[in-house]
Amino acid sequence: MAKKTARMAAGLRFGIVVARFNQRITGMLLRACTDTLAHCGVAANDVQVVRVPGAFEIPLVARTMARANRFDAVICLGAVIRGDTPHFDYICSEVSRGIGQASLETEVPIIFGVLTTETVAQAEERADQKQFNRGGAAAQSAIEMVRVMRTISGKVRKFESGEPASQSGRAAGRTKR
Ligand code: INI
Repeated sequence: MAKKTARMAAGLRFGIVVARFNQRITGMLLRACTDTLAHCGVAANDVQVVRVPGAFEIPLVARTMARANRFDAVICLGAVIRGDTPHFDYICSEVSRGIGQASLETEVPIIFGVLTTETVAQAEERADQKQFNRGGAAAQSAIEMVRVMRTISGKVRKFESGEPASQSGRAAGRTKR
């Protein structure tokens, strides 16, 4: 990987909300996500991971993190697997609606890295870094969305010049909400 690409996200700060339910799968998502952030130059100290019981609890914590003015983006990771439970439809609809609403309300990118599958095997292949790698994709989406938001708010030059992002944008706490 070229040096510029490897450092493209240096200085950015990310919150990660990860569900414990289906922990083996969500652990795979988390590992892939943090590996990708590190690969793109994000320091471990600039990543805060918060665990919640299940996917249903993700939106509240994601919204609270987004409102804290401490993160450039928040990444949500979970695995909702249909199995036999009628819970599936309720949880999927609440978590997707809640994450979308939180992002619109706070104007902070909140990334939907929640798997919704019929079977454990499908969830495994989506979480696997050598297959669909959805955890890594969530990290890349977060970085891209920080860039998009800075571009449309006129802050892209500081991001591209390598100035620590936390001193030039929302994560510095300059924007009150
Ligand atoms: N939570 C998940 O993250 N994935 C699931 O597949 C799941 N199922 O199948 O029930 C699940 N349930 C727990 C739910 O998210 C809440 O934690 C619980 O209902 C308490 O509010």
